[in-house]
Order: sequence, then structure tokens, then C-alpha cells
Amino acid sequence: MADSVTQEYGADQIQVLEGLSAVRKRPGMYIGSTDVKGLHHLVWEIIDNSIDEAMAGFCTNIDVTVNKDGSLSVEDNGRGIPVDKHKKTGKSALETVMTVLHAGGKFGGGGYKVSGGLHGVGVSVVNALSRKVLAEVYRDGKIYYQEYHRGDAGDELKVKGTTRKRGTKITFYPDEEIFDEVVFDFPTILNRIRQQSYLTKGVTIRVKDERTGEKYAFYFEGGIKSYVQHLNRNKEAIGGVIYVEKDTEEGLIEVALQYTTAYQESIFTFANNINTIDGGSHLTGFKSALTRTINSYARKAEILKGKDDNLTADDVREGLTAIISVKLAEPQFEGQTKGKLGNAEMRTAVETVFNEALAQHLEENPNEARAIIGKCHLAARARLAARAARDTVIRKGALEGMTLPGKLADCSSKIPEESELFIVEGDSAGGSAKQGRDRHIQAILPLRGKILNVEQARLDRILANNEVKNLVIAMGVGIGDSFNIDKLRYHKVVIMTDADVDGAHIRTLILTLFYRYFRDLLEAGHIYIAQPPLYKVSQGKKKSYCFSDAERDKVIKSYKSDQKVTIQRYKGLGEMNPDQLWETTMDPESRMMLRVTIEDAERSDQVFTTLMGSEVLPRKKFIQAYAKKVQNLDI
Ligand code: 0RA
Repeated sequence: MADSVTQEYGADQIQVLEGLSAVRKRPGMYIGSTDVKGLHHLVWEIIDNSIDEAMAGFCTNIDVTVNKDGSLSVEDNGRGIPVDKHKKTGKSALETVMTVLHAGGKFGGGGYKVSGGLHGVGVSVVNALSRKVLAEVYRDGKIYYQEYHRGDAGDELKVKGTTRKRGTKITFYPDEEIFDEVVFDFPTILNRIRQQSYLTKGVTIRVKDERTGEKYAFYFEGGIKSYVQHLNRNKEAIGGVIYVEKDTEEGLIEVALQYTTAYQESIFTFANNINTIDGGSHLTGFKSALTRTINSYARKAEILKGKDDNLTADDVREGLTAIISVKLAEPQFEGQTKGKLGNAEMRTAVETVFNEALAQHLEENPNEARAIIGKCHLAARARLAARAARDTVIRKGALEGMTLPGKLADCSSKIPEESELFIVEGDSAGGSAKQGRDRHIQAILPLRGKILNVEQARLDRILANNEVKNLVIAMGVGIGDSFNIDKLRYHKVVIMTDADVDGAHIRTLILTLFYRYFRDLLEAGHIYIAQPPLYKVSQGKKKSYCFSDAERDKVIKSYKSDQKVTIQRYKGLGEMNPDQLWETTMDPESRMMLRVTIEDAERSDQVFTTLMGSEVLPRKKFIQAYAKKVQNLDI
């Protein structure tokens, strides 16, 4: 018997070794990538564990610190990861979760876990991908301590002192052998923590960047109610924030919403604190309750009279900001990106809870109800007008694929997968691009002057703008109800503007258009930003194109001889001759392009509202604060 136990133990051990070395061999399988995004996955993993402890009701404080030595620490005042020894393996629970793949989920059951779907790879994955991890557990008056290196426990678990604290502190040093870059980005961490603290009300999360001394503390008594207030801080509100929280058999349901005078809707949904970017059952339940309750109230209050005078689902969402957050025991995340909540029972649960709460709120606040319905009514009328206007435009054939704009220099290929559309600012750069391009696969559409700011206009006005119309026709996808991504004529749509403030402005306008009306193109990764060089550095026959000041300086240093070095600064695309433009910016073999992604719908929504919306002061503040960064606006 003893023998077989030993053997079993040995086999287990081997499996463990294979487990974590598999993580090191294929990190992408566990954290998506080894770029900065993957690096921050480690941070989310560690923070999520403490948030889980808070959601379970055992923890009220979480401290996140970016340390000067390149490590990051997360400390909480929860129960502390158990340190008792497992009878069979002789390892502590702490060591097991740190060193065994997927061991985390096996203990500590009960409660809702963040680590349900997208993340939740387990702390052992962080351990495997870190050069060093320090774990401290404060329990029973003692400080327990263990250190790990690239997934392996160095020494045994030790007691290194006494304490009156309870909780867990994990410090990790991401492994340079694994990641392209190991520098933590404080704004990214801050943004995520802000979001998490809205979703976990009553918890205080402190964040500090020891590299700069910057520090913040978040505590939102109002939870997602405060979140809606934050999202609407630069908008003009209609009425207060409507809020409901209910613990049901299906799980915890929380909804907060507020109308604004804006035209866009901003609805964000979460399941167990995970942003469900593709919605799902909770969103469906919310939407049907919203449409039903508003219509039935409006009818009862005799604001809507005619039999067919109904507000559509679109009408009741115009200008609406809402957060729907549910917590459930076994969330199912579906779809390609696992961003859609599948649990069917959540639909009825949210619908029932929200129906009741909204109906009650409208009954109790008749003036507010009138204002909200007035806004929805306005939306309905505008939509009818826009539809009529669009029908006229479409009847005139303006959006038909037959009449490609005269300014478009199309490519000869008709295969969308290989075709590229360059949207170029100005006629002179457009001219160079037309001459320099590979005409088989590259089409050029010059845009003259400013395109319309779509943030402040409705669809009918947007379609009346020539520059926008040209772009829509060239892409072939239609707009609004007639949008069809399968008709996209070019799988790469490249925005090519000057590297100056005007260029950045035009680029932002075009990105806003994409964000508001062609979001599917962004999500499918079809939109790119060209990266023209800022400098040409040459010496004799040598020449290099440089994309930043730092790169220029590096190149100058590398040209060591005494021969004269010439530096040319490109002020605009128009200054490059066709050959140079091809070589530096357009040639698929050598160019750099930025693919635009929607990393964070909320953040981009805020950026667009701030930069493009009707309130002037916040825009001024934003531009002053980010004046240097605006050129690299990344949505
Ligand atoms: C399961 C059981 C217990 C604590 C935890 C998990 C726990 C895990 C983490 C990860 C980060 N911070 C944490 N805090 C607690 C303890 C069960 C008990 O003491 O009865």
C-alpha cells in the first residue's frame, strides 16, 4: 500500500511539473498573449482573487501597489489563503493553489466568483509566468511566508513573525523571459480598479504607483449607481439615477440607469464583475422590460394615445446610460470571445425585477416620467424623419454600390480579403498615395477638409455629408439598418493622416464615425491607422526612417562616423514623394500599421463623449490634460 501511495504521489508530481511548464511553453493559451495585455492579465488574476473574497463578504480592503523594483503587490484583509497541510500531498493549501494548475477552484466553494469565465486561469498561472512570487498569509496571529521561482516553491512554508492582521499579500515579478515588456501601465490598472470598485460596493481599494508616488483610493457606497453618475458626468441628465438591487433565487441583480439629452445609448453589462461585451440574457431581459414598462406607463398616463403610437426599443434607449450587473453561481459565458452571458434564467429574472422597479419609479415620480417619455417621443419622431430622409437618399441611388465616388482611385482586385482602402487627408497627399500605391490591391480615397462630427448629428444629416457618404459608398457596407459587414469591399481600411494636431483631429472624427456607426468593423479588426515616419535620417548612402524622437536619436548614435548626418523632418504626408510614401507607409512588406481595437468600450465611449460631445468645458480639460497624448489617441 505504502508503495502505491508513493507512486501515486510521484505521478501527481510529474503532472504538476507538466502542468506549469505547459503554461511557460504556451503562455498565450492561458493569458491570451505575452504583450502588455497579457502582462496585465496577471494583475487582473491576482486582484480578482481578492475581489472574490470581498464578494464573499470576508474582505473590506484591498491594496494594490506597483513597486519600484518592477513587482506588483496585492494585499487584502480577507480570511487569508488556508495554510494547513493536505494529508496526502503534504503540501499546504497555499502551496497547492500556487503550484498546481487549476487547483484554485477546488477549495473555498460558495459565493460568486469573478474567476468564472474569461479570467480565472488561477494564481498558479501567474506563478508560472513570474520570475519570482512572494506569498504572505496573515492568519491565527502569524505571518506565513513562501517564495516561488518560475512556478516552483523554493523553500517550505515558514512562519516569519507574528501579526494582528488577517489576509493575504501576493507580490509577483513578471518573467522577462516570457513577456515582451514587463512594465506595468498605471492608467490601465487604475481604470480597471475603478470599474471593479463600482461593481463591488462597500469595498475600499487603494492603488499606489511607487515609481511616481501617485495614489488613489476608491470606495463607492452607491456601487453601480455611482458608476452611472460617473459615466454621465459630462452629459446633461434627465431625472435622477434609477436604481434597483435584489437578491433572487437566480442570483444577485443590480440595475442602475439615467436618461440624458444625448443621442447615443451607453449600456454596460456585467456578470460576476466580468464585462459581458456582447450582452446576453441579462441585457435581453433589461431591454424588454424597459420597452414594455415605458410604453405601458405612457399609455396609462395618456401621454401615448393613438393605438399604433408605440415607442420602439430604439426610441426608449436613446440617450440612456445604464449598468446591469448580475452575480450568479454558475455563469455561462458564450460566443467566440466569451463575452455573452448564456444563462437563460437570467432573462426573466432581470426582466421581472427591473419591470417592477421601473414601473414604481415612474409612478412615484410623474414629472420625471414625463420628461423621460418626452425624450423618447422626440427620438421616435427624429427616427421617422431620419428614415424618410435616408429613404430619399437611397432612392436617389446615392448609396448604391454602382456609383462609386469620383474621387476614389479604386484598386483592380475585387477580392476584399486582399484589398486595402487608404483614407487620405488632403488632395496633395492623396495624389502621392495614388502614384505610389500598389494599384492591384490598394485603393485611395482622399478626404478634403473636415469631415462631419457625427457625435452631434443624426443619421439623416450624417448621410448628407459628402465626405462621409463617399466613404460609406466606397466601403460598400451601407449604414444604419442597411449595414451589412459581408459587403465590405476592403478588409483593411487604413486611416492615413498627418502626424500633427490637425491630422489627429481628422483621425478622431473618422474613428468616431466608425465607433458610432460601424462598430462591427472595429470589432472585426478591419480598421487601421497608418504610421508615417516623423524623420528621415541619412548619412552618405545610409538612410533610416524614424517614427519617434527616441528612435531618431538612437539612429543618429548608431551612425558613428564623422560624416555629416542629415535629418529631415516630415511635416506632412504631402511632403513625401510617391516613392517615399510607398516605402515608408504603404508597402505591406515594410510598413507599420496600428490596428484599432475596442479594448474597453466604456473608456472609448468616454473619450468620444468628451472630445466630440456638446459640453465644451470637459473637452477643454481633457485636451489640456492630454495635450501631449492626443496624437497617440488609442481607442
Ligand atoms: C478559500 C478559502 C479561504 C480563503 C480563500 C479561499 C482566500 C483566497 C484568496 C486569494 C486572495 N485572497 C484570498 N483570501 C482568501 C479560507 C477559508 C476559511 O478560512 O475558512
